[in-house]
Amino acid sequence: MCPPLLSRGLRDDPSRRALVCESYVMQNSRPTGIRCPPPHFRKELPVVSSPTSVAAAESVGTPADVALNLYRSMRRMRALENALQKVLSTGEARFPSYPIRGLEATCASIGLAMQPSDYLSTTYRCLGDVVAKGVPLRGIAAEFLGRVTGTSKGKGGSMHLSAPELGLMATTGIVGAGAPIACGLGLAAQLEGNGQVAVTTFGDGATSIGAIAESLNLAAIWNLPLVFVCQNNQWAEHTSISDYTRNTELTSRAEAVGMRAVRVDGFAPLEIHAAVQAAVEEARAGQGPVFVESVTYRTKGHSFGSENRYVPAEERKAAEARDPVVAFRLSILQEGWHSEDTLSSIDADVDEEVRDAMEFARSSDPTPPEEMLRDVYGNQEDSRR
Ligand SMILES: Cc1ncc(C[n+]2csc(CCOP(=O)(O)OP(=O)(O)O)c2C)c(N)n1
Ligand SMILES: [Mg+2]
Repeated sequence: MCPPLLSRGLRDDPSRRALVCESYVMQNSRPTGIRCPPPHFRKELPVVSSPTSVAAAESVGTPADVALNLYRSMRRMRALENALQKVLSTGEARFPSYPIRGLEATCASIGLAMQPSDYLSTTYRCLGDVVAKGVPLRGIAAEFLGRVTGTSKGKGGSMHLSAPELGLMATTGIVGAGAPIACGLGLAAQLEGNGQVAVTTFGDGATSIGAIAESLNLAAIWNLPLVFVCQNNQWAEHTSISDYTRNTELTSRAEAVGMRAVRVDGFAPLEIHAAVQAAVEEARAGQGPVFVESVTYRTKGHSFGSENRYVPAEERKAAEARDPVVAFRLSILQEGWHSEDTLSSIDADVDEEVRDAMEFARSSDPTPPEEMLRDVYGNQEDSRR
C-alpha cells in the first residue's frame, strides 16, 4: 500500500513516488502482495456527444457491430421487464420490482465490456445488469416468480439474484452494500493475478452512503481492478438529487480520492459503451479503479406501482421522449448500420426468448417450504453433505 500521506507533489512525480512507495512497501510488506498504485491523474471528462457518436464506438470496435450487440441486449432487458410487469399488473404473482426503464444502454454497455469470468455486484434495480451479464432469461424469470428453477432456487427473489458461475456475485437491497463486496472481489482478482475485473453498479443516491465513500477510497489506495458504475437516474426514492446533496457532480466523489472519473450521457449507448469499455480495460491492465457516472432519468416510480406525481411532468416527458431502446433503434437505421429486416429479426428472436423464459418459469414448481432452510449458514443438514 502507498504511504497514506503521500503528498500530491510526490504522487505527480513518478520517479519520486516510485521510490517512496517502494520503501514504504518494503517497510510495511504484507503477505497480500498488494502493490503501490500507478499514478491516478485526473483526466478531462469526455465531451458527451450524440447517441451515435462514431468516434466513441470506433475506439472499441466497429460501430455497426457494437451497436447491434448493444441493441440486442437492450431489447432483451426491455422485453423481459415488460413481461414481468405484466405478471404484476394482472395480479398473476407478486414480487418487488424496480423499473430499469432508461437504464438499458448503461446496463448493456457493462455486459458488453465484461468477460464472463469478471465479477459483478449490483442492486435491487438489477434486471438490466443481470441480463447483460449473461444470466439466462429462464433463470431470471423463474427467480422473480419464486420458482425452484430460479438462479437462487427461488429463495432470493427479484432483489437477490446470484449466479457465481457467471460472475454475478451479489445483488443487494441494501443501498451501497454492493461496493464493499466488489472491493473484496477486486482484491481477490488482484491476488489471483488472473486478469479478472470486478464491476459494481449503484444509484446516484448511494453515492451519499458511507459504504460507497469508503469503497472508493479503498479501491483507489489498493489500486483494485474495479469499475464503479453509478447509474444516475437523478432520484433516490422520493428525493431528487439536488434535494439530498449540494454537490451533484458525482464524479467528484471519486476524484476526491484520486480516482479517474468520467461522466457520460445515459441516453447515448455508444458513448457509454466506449467509457465503460475503456474503464474495464484500464482496470484489467492494472491501472486501478475507474468511476463511470451514467446520467439518465427515472421516468417511472421508484418501484413498480408506486406513484410518481412528485416528478416534474416536463422532466419525465423529456426523458420518455429519449427512450434509449426506441431512439437507438432509430439511430441504427438512420446511420445505415443495419436494415429494418435485421432489427425486426432480432426483435422477433428476443420476443420468442422471453416468451420461452416466462413459460419455463410458470411451468416450474414454486419453491417448497422445506427448501427454505437449505443453503443457509448454520443449516446442519447442508453441513453434513
Ligand atoms: C442502507 C439503506 N438505506 C436506505 C434504504 C432504503 N432505500 C431503498 S432504495 C433507496 C434509494 C436509493 O437511491 P439510488 O441510490 O439513487 O438508487 P435508485 O433506486 O434510484 O436506483 C433507499 C433510500 C436501503 N434500502 N438501504
Ligand atoms: Mg437514483
